[in-house]
Amino acid sequence: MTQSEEMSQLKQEALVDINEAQDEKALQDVKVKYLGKKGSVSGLMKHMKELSNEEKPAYGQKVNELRETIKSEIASRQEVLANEQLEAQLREEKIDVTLPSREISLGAKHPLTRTIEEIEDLFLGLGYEIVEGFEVEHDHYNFEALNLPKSHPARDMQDSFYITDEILMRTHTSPVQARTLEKRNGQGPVKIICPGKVYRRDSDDATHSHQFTQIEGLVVAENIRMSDLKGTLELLAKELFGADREIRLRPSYFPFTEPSVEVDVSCFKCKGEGCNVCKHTGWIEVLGSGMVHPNVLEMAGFDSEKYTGFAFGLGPDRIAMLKYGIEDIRHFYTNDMRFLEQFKSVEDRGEAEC
Ligand code: 2NL
Repeated sequence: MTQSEEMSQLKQEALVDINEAQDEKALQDVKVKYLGKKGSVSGLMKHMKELSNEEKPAYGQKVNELRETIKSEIASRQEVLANEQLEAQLREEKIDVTLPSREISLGAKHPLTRTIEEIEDLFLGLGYEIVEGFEVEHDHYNFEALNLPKSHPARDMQDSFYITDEILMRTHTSPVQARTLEKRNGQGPVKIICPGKVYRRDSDDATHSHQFTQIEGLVVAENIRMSDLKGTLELLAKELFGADREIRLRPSYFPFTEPSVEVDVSCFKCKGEGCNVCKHTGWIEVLGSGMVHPNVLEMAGFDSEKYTGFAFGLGPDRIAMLKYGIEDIRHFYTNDMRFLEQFKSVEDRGEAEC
């Protein structure tokens, strides 16, 4: 075989090998086989010594041309392979954006959260601040500062969860208000709403829970009168139970208010006719309130000659039971999904925008 035949045979073999390489790794092997230091093209140089000086340059040039041809064939094959690989990847990773999505299971707002937020929204609109505080309290803020002296029956060890002699789980959210008053250094006005969990040492049954919720409201400023209390609570009753509700105040007693009143709302079910919800009285008891006791103001550093105030406390558990017709308070705390799912609202389902 002449050198020229050998060269063209090598070229043919190289072209076949290049086109048969199915991936970049195989192509790399072909490159080494032909163009490497010990590759076939370099091997052609061994014929140099058989050539005359005149033939050498032309032969060398031919070998170089072959090297360049193979190099550029490899480069174009490399490009083809890279494109094929990209296309395969695109095919494989294609996402069908028209496929229906998996259903996302959304939760519902807890009925107590719902009730608390409804009340908070009303009072935020009236310029009140929402204040939260500690669930573990000092008996000073839970009792003493609220005009409940050591001898008071409500301080009985049997009724509260004591942690030490002086520390207990708060029995109402009033300590948040007592602390807030104290921080204001005798300067009104104070307009706050305090929601949160409270604890009483009770046996759980359909109407009692050792942990439940409370919202208290407090306004302290100059010239606050009982009529301010009445107007505010009337608004609250209408918000919670309907625009045509009325309220009724009955004398009562709380150590932290004087005078104190129990507040009834006209029955939202029978509109006063008498039914099972209002126990045939036409009225439902919903909250307790009164004018802040001067002792409470003075203990917090307010001048009770200058400042007066009103306060009220209500139980979101009882309100939600009435509103939604829930018969057992324990439903709020046992987290049965079948109960909770019934409170999915339009907003919770994400249908509001539709
Ligand atoms: C009820 C009665 C009430 C208050 C809470 C209060 C707080 C301060 C001063 C005066 Cl700092 N009063 N809170 C007043 C009256 C009644 O709750 O039956 N709650 C369920």
